[in-house]
Amino acid sequence: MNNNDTIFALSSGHGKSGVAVIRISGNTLETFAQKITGRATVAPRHAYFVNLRDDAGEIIDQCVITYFAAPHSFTGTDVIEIASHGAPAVINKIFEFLHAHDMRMATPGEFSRRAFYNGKMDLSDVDGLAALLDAETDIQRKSALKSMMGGDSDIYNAWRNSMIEISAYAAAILDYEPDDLPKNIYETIITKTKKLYDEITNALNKYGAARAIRGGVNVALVGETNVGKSSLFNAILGTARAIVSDIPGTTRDVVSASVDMGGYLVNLSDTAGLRETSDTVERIGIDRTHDEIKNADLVLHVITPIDTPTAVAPDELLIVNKCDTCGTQENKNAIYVSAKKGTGVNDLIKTITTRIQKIAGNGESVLMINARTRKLLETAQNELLLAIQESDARNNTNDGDYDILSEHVRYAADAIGKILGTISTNEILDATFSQLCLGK
Ligand SMILES: Nc1nc2c(ncn2[C@@H]2O[C@H](COP(=O)(O)OP(=O)(O)O)[C@@H](O)[C@H]2O)c(=O)[nH]1
Ligand SMILES: [Mg+2]
Repeated sequence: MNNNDTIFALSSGHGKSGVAVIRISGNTLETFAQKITGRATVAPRHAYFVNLRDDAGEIIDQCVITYFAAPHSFTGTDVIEIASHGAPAVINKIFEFLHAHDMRMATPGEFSRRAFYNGKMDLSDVDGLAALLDAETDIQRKSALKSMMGGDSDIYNAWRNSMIEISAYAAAILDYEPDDLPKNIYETIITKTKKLYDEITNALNKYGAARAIRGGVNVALVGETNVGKSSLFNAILGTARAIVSDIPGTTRDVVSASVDMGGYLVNLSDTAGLRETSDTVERIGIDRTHDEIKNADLVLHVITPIDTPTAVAPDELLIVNKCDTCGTQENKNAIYVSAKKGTGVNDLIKTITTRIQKIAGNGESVLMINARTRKLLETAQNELLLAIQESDARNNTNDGDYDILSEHVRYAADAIGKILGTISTNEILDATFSQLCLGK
């Protein structure tokens, strides 16, 4: 499927804006570029300031038009970018004009799909692009950009090449006389397979970090009723989001907000206080609190100076709120704050940020694993393990088979090939490109 009929879409955001960018992709757009710029020749990658006219000669808008000649474009096809004023009326008029010239509206992700088919991006780059378009914080931007620019693809390609080499070596053992084989071929095969297995296992272990960067780190405020969780939630956000009152059991549902802490996206949630209750609705809220604790990467356990501190779990920070009501701050394991007065809140945010850094890393050393790539990485990991077991069986009892080992490593290479899209099915492609919006 490599049908480059002419498509267009609004590539900039929707709604009123200073400038809108409409992108057109097709096989031969030079003549159309000449027509709309009113020039006999159009140099690629030059910006032309033009009065864009419809077929009746009426001016639609003043635009800047750039022509990109294949293959030096985002999609690898000819591309024209029209930068018009960002008014809905202008954009609609340009769309009508393009329709009249036998062009059609692109489907979501269709530009990227073309870039993929034309060898401009592999699927791992497309995943990176989708993450970049979703990026809200600086760390998300950095990690997605690295992936989009081929950082992840380089790693996947190196793994895959190494697997193909191992598989070929193992197959050669069957085809050649032992004397004709390179020395140490058995050691080379097993050392390389084990190294790959370790590297993939290590990458999978960092899935939590990758997820935390992409989807945000889940932080939950938890504790008994009336300790000041909602007050602290509001103090951290800097706005009065959750209801604060001295009536125990005020917060019944989970209240969540997204907040940028030191470049990390944090999903902060305020929960119903933990206590015995006969109130059915409050009971449901408390069940939800338990779910939040399960999903949390970090729990902010809130108590007050009169409470006896409990042991602090590794994924927990112990916070003593209402420190304005006590004189001493003797608990070394706790962070003392007053949500009411604002005392210690900035230090608490700093401590949370440091903990988040430990959970999520800096985003630069982590493969941007998503649900799709995780499954395929697990397949590769499992096949490599089977290959290692085959080699062990051969060493121990002499009944392991290099043919089978070769097959397992080849399956592992196929799984990595699927991550990159070198081996692709329509199902994978649809799932990958549907993450993208119109105009990408
Ligand atoms: N003295 C003092 N009172 C506070 C502080 N934080 C919260 N409170 C009060 O404690 C009560 C319960 O607060 P709330 O945030 O609703 O607690 P939650 O039930 O844990 O969500 C309210 O009357 C708050 O005004 C604090 O730092 N100092
Ligand atoms: Mg509350």
